[in-house]
Amino acid sequence: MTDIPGYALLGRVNTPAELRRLPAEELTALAVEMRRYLIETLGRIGGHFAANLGTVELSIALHRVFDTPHDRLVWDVGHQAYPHKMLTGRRARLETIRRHGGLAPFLHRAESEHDVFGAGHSSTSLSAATGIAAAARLKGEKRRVVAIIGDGGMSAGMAFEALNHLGHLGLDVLVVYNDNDMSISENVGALRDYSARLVRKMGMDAPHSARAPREAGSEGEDNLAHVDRPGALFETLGFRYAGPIDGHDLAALTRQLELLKDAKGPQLLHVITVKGKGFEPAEADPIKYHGVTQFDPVTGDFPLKKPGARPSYTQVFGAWLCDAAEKNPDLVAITPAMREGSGLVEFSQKFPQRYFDVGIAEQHSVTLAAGMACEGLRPVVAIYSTFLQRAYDQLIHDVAIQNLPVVFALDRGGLVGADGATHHGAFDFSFLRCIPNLVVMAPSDELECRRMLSTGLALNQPSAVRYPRGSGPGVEAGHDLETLPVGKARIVREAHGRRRPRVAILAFGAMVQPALEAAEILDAAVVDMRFVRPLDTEMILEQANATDLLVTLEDNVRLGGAGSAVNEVLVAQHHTVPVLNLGLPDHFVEHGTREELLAQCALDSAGIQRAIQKRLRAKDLDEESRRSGFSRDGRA
Ligand SMILES: Cc1ncc(C[n+]2csc(CCOP(=O)(O)OP(=O)(O)O)c2C)c(N)n1
Repeated sequence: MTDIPGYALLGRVNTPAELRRLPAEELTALAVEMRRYLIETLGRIGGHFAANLGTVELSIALHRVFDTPHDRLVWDVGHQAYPHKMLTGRRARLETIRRHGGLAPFLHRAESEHDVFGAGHSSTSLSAATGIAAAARLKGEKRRVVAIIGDGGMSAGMAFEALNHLGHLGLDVLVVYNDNDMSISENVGALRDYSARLVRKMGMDAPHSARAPREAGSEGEDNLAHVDRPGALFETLGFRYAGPIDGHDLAALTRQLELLKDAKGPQLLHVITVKGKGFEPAEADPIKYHGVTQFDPVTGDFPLKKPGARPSYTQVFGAWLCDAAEKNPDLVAITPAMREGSGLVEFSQKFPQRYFDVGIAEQHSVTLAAGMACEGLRPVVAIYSTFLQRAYDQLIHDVAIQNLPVVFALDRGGLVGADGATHHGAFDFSFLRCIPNLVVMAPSDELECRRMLSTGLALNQPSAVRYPRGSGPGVEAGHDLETLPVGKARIVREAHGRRRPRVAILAFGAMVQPALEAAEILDAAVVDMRFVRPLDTEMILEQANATDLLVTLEDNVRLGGAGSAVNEVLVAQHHTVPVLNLGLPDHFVEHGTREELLAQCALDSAGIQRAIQKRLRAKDLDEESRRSGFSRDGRA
């Protein structure tokens, strides 16, 4: 027990056991302190914010009523689990969250026995809870299982699949449906419309529900029929429905949870919360405060952006999309619930009819695009690299096999930084480059990014343009809509001196910049490969013939990545040039700043230099080539 100045209760409540010992009449004061602590801490360090203000009472009530960690709390995503972390021994380290070596950004089994199931991607909690309950039943263990999922999380296919299965199995699982009527942006979908009607009918409007459920129409009216019996939808699926109740009323919450604690079969408790609760600026604009950098804990103001800051790749994409849409009336844009993060705000305002937010439904987003492409539209799917992982079969089966012209704008390729292992776009080159018909591009600067997007849009086949988080080197991109010749790399630096051994770096995407920096010191040639698929085979062989060491450089895992693709070309040509493949390691990289993580993986310019110099020292490269049975160009 440690006292924290200004917080009478927080120092005394660090574990669920301590929470359970606290007199009930002190719980509201505890919630007030927790909220203040979140506002102060996150104002200082940034992080996921508004959703956490919404789960304070819920976290208290759940840990109070259930015997955690014996009873299992399975939180969805984990961006809203900071109060849970605070109540499970991690309050003092909250200020390290998302930092290198600090608390994990989401839920992490290795971090706490209370993080029953690791997360970061959404909508997994119902499946995991079903699995946990099935295991308990098989092993004859008596424990309660609770899944806590938001209304955004509930919009995903996985959540529906689990509801379907859980309702059928009839296991004792309580689903807490944390409905704040918001995803990161406004939640969308017919289920959302249904919930909004239900909540309104019960007179429990949260501030964000002030939005109309949908433009009034006959379908909307039909929907009201179900509302006469709240929860009929869930009951049809085999759940007992309770609610909706006020998720900030600790007494009501605790009472309901006590009632449901030992109930048999699947239960669903509908809880209405307010995203940003208790911090006026966040309540007023929960989108802005979903994830934050530092802010003023009194006014909510963010520090002014430095003037002249370079645009992010996300912004470059957003600007290109609007320009391209002006020119091409068939262009449509699709996002699985990431309007802000993917740079689609302006497009959604300028072209509302051509903008589709499908909810957290990556699989659907890709097959939806395929359907649209069949009918002659030109869909651009704006999706984070990490979230495309969910739609891999849809990409292969629905888009690539049918060779449909869908453009994938893959944001957050490579290391993303503070969101950590669940969110790095570490695998896309590997999983994309083996798909027939797909053109895979990676820009090294802003202008290249626009040109690659235009190239993809002009093609009669699927394509992906994969760019990193953050900004590029600052090349003016204007309103350029030029295209590039497919499969052609470009030399961006020739080696000047006569230095031996000669080194050439074949760099992909964002790695071109650090390659150029390292090449200055090493006097290496640098090629901007541009295309991961199709590769510029001619360029690879040309460089292989002219060099003593060929280096491949990518911010994708080395295994199966772009460097592997280069190796395959060389092997097929019986070329024996020594090769050094640099890329992400064969283990999961945790969180930190992007710079810290790149340095840790030796993918900053200093690390690249070191790795190349080490390789040059390790062998006499000229001698090695003489000893080998083949000359550099593959002839015996
Ligand atoms: C598969 C996947 N897609 C997208 C995201 C990005 N994401 C994180 S939180 C979130 C919104 C979740 O909404 P909800 O479950 O209602 O929680 P709230 O923030 O409203 O409390 C989204 C889209 C994700 N984590 N996982």
